[in-house]
Amino acid sequence: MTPTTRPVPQSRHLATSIPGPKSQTLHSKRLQEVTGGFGVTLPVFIDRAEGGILADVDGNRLIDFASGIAVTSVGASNPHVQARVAEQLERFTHTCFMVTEYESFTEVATWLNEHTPGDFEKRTALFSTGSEAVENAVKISRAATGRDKVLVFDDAYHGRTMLTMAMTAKENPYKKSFGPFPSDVHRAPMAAPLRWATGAENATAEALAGVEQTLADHGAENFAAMVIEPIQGEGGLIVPATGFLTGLREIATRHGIVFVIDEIQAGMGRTGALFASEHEGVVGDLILTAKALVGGLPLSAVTGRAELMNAVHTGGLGGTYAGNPLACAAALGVFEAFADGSLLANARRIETTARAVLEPLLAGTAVVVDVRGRGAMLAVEFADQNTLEPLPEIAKAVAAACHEQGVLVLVCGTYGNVIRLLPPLVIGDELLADGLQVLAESILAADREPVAAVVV
Ligand code: PLZ
Repeated sequence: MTPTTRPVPQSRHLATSIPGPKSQTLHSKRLQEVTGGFGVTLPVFIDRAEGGILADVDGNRLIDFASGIAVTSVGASNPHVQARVAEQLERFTHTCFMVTEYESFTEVATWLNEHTPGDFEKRTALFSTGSEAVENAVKISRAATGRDKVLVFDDAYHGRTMLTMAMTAKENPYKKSFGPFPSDVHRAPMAAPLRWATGAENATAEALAGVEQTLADHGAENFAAMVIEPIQGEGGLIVPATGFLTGLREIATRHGIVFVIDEIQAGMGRTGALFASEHEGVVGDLILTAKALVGGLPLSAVTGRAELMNAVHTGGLGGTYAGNPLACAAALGVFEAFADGSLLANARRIETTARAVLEPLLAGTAVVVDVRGRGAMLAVEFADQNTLEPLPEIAKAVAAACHEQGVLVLVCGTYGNVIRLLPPLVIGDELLADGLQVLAESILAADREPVAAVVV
């Protein structure tokens, strides 16, 4: 496709303070018109986005370490996605797949059936949002098992709809004042290594025992589904202790519970493998994708064992926009972008570069207690190094310092004390190095007891 606009220079540039005057004016207008129920990480209005850069209306160029929360992994104006969507836009924008069909829906399903882990016959259902994929995985699991209950984990995030709010752990902002929630959702321990009371080495065995206990308390035979993120995103970018996911797989199989892997944030190349569950060789009965599946258009998927996916009565699944043709076209563009494996290699390269800059801060500051993650899904956790008392004020100060200097980072975690890095996989080396340098310097500046010996 011939680009109609000039490329966005891949360098950080501050033309004004952040947010600039135009963004400030637009933000005050927004406050007059848009519900106050939406928060915002950084009140900057974007004009163009490409590669690792978000260009704002004031002429600033920010380094993007957020990818719109792990969505624009292939870049926010990827040529494969643009070409496919433009071509589809000319033909038609919508028919509703439940009214008349189009081939791209099947093509997206074929790709997911082929590329998701699991050497068994699969089927795929497409929807629009991640929350919808989670809801539908529960519907399918209930229809297939004839059981009601759903097992989820501490610090989980699965969405903002009624059922997915019940499945999400964090109260504020997600659940506060929105109850009552659907019942039959039970929460079990997550093998989170850093804060496991008896030490990280015991996390897997003790958490699995806790899972068995939760199942026993409510009757394991009543559970339709067990839903887990292979790496927790919103909950604090928690990588489960080794063996936890495989242990859950074994427990689910033993009790006839559908094992659902929520790869909505961690999947589609983010961790350096197409799916994060591949790192531990774990295979879900159902796997959920959204976000980076489409590079920015709304599309989500439930993919899994044919006998489960077909257990639902005809007409039981759907939605007006489920598998919208523009979104399916975008997904096919994303698959093209992933075809040569270079984006997965980029994710692994991003991890190596970032760890080299961030890991020295563990010994070099009094506030960094963990640098963790896989591929381009990385985090720095701030807490008192002796007591592990969370330090959300440090995370907030570091994020504010990064934002001021034109580096967009996200704060996450149950305690709000984790800075999360989710750069587009297409970010260039120089941009990555520049953004990491700003982050490391901001952390050193926020450190309560700076150690002069650390050179970044
Ligand atoms: N499952 C693992 O990460 C969405 C939420 C941002 P939707 N995460 C970003 C916010 O504050 O709303 C997410 C996820 C996992 C499910 C979802 C839900 O996906 O597309 O936002 O519905």
